[in-house]
Amino acid sequence: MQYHDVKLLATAADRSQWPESSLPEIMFAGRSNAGKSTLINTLVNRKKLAYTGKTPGKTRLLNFFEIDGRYVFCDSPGYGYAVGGDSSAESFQKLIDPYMHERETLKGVVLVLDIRRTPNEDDLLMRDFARESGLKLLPVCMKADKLSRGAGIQAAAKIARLLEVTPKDICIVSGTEKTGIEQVWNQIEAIAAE
Ligand SMILES: Nc1nc2c(ncn2[C@@H]2O[C@H](COP(=O)(O)OP(=O)(O)OP(=O)(O)O)[C@@H](O)[C@H]2O)c(=O)[nH]1
Ligand SMILES: [Mg+2]
Repeated sequence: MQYHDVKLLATAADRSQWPESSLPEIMFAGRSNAGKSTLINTLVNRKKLAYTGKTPGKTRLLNFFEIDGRYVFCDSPGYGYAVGGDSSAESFQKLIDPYMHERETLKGVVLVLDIRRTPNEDDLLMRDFARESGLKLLPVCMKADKLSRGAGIQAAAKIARLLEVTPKDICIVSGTEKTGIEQVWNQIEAIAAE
């Protein structure tokens, strides 16, 4: 397993806290509990870099990590979850919208999905947003260890169809077994190299 140099650049509740960086940035987005933070930890081979947990809503702010002095990864809360008052969906919008529209270094969105679940309306909105903004979309199905290999391939093919991407563009990953990570890295490198 390759060693990765990682540092937390910032935890941001609003624009004034976004870190200054010119490195290509990749956002990790998706439903709460899909495995966004686990995917980041698995990619860089750290157990507790990004905060993870069993209950939805673990990640509440934008967390920026610089990786190997080459990229910035931005971990985000699940749709609808963010710090703020009782209107959680509203605080999520306030956190995410400006970031996605105005972050100049943002190059790609890793759309993190639970392989056992059908993409929902929010996943499709995230896909549309990436397309409209000219960002690369990288769908990753997490929790592949929860299905047999054959069932996983089938589930990923169905998710690909619903997202309207080709099945080979979907990565199938297990955070517990650390499988499928190489393909994700290849795609991240391709996005950053553009
Ligand atoms: N078995 C298995 N469990 C996983 C995998 N990825 C994530 N999990 C578990 O799923 C739960 C949620 O993972 P997180 O990484 O915190 O999910 P998240 O998308 O960051 O969630 P929020 O920050 O709450 O939006 C945790 O209990 C993880 O251990 C995986 O590939 N396999
Ligand atoms: Mg998280």
